[in-house]
Amino acid sequence: MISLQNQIVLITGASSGIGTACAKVFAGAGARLILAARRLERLQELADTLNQEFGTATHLLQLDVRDRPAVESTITNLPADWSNIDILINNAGLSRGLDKLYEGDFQDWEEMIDTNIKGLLYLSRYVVPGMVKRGRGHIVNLGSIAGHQTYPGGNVYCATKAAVKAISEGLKQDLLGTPIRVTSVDPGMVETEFSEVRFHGDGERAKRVYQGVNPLTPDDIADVIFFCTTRSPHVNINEVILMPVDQASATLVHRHN
Ligand code: NDP
Ligand code: 8X3
Repeated sequence: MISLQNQIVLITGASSGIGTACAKVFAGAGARLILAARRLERLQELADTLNQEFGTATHLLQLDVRDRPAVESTITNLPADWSNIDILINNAGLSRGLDKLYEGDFQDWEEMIDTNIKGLLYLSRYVVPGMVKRGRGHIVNLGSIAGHQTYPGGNVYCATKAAVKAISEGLKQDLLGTPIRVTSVDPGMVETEFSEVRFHGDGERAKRVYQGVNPLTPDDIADVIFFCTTRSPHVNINEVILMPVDQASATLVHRHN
């Protein structure tokens, strides 16, 4: 197992769910954290907690990953002592709606494609060259079982996660010959704000997604990401698919009531 002490970890989507859980796990291991999201106040709260609990050094970025010029200027203008990113966790992402494709909402489509595919590409494009130059680094992309199995109403969200799968594979191939590692972590059902965002703030509908199920927690995913990033430097974990015991596929879920 390699040490994460003083390594610089950039986590997108750190203001909620899996991203917040990753921040806690990596802080506990002594990493220095660059936390990115649009909701700066949430990042500030998280940074304060991590500083109190672990004495973690943090650098906060209020960033919309869809905004390419903003991603470029933010990454290229990082303070010198924050610029040598060791681990990039491309976690920011969302689903919007569960409509039939032929009834889909154009804005929902744009938001998913721009965030889940283009945002992930922008971060990778601006961060990875530094890793190659320094001869060290690890990129972890949050895919999903939705990238492996399409389900009714999942259409465009599933397409974005299938794209993440292809991008992770492509990046691994393009980095062959360097020591840089690439991992895709592809969960099933994790209870976060994901469903509330999918249903545009309809909390009751979001709650029903997890009703009677013992879902994965954000900590479960952070734990897997931590495992992947702490293997010996010659080991690359390419892809991890994980689901709750109560789930067997995107559409097969066992409910206890
Ligand atoms: P949450 O809704 O809890 O968190 C999503 C995070 O993404 C937030 O921090 C949000 O921050 C950030 N984000 C969204 N859009 C943008 C943007 N344009 N720019 C910057 N940050 C953005 O969901 P999860 O933690 O569940 O999701 C994290 C990742 O895991 C996503 O990629 C999701 O697709 C994936 N995933 C989730 C699963 C689940 O069942 N929950 C299963 C499989 C994969 P802010 O709004 O402050 O910008
Ligand atoms: C999130 C899991 O099954 O809701 O990516 O698409 S699912």
